[in-house]
Amino acid sequence: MEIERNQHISPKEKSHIPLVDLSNPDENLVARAVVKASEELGIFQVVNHGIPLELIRRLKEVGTEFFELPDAEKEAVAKPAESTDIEGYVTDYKKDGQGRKTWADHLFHRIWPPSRVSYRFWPKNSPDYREVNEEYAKEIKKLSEKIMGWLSEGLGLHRDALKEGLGGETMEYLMKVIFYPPCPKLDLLFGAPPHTDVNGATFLIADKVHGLQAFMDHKWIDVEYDDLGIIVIIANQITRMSNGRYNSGEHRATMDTMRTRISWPVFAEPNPDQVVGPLPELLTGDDDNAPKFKPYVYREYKFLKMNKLPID
Ligand SMILES: O=C(O)CCC(=O)C(=O)O
Ligand SMILES: [Fe+2]
Repeated sequence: MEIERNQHISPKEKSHIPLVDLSNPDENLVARAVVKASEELGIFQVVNHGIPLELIRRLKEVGTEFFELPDAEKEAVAKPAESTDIEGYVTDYKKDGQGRKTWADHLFHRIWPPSRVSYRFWPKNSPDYREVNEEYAKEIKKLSEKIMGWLSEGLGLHRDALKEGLGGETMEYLMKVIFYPPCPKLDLLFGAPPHTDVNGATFLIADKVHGLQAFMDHKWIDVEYDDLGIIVIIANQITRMSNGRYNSGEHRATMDTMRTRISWPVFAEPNPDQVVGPLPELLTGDDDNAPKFKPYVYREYKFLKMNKLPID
């Protein structure tokens, strides 16, 4: 299994992750499809999601424009050397413990709640960057709450259960714009190594150069997606709150030999002080419902995971 997990060549097989059409008038059917995809692969795509396609197009445009700026302008929003937070522009080239290299530049900044937004990390160029990202923040929050609502009901709980478990209105949304340069030697570099996301749920869009892969049926597959759809990745905190019912989708990103790839994941997560663990309503006493995970202050969980320290 490990060999397959570390397999580095581009998979030959393409496979479709579950696709859920949110415009289907039968909401029960939509909710069931979202629940099933979250229990199984933990990665699915939603289309007709209600986010204006023109807004998605503009979001991609302003993000792409940022990476075309001269280095000095990008450095104006750089992550400060002394910062312990994630916000800012970073050029990242590193080796992991197994000698694999990753290389990607990124821009990271909170987009919600307004009280946690630092505009100093938002590019001034393009001039539309702020307006477009503020609009997208509202839309992605709405979509996230709709999906978490279905997932809460899928656990037999009230609609807001997962959102409340993540801190309700103190939940944070973080935009990451990732720029993967072309890489002629794919056997040496990963865009993003295999992982599950540490946050609650991730909502990802990407440009026409595909490169996201999911670990499905014991092998890596290229994720095929609609450029205007949104890929939803169930992440660790929803898995923990659901006591393991929902699966954190394992994924990684490859690069293209010739072309630059850009992706825009938004990470929905608890605020750093929120304690997150299996929702008490799910722990009803019999053995099957014993807690499978320890509750953690989110800041601590993140620290342990980032530093590969034991968690449960
Ligand atoms: O670029 C992608 O498609 C995936 C990025 C990713 O998995 C991450 O930043 O957590
Ligand atoms: Fe990820």
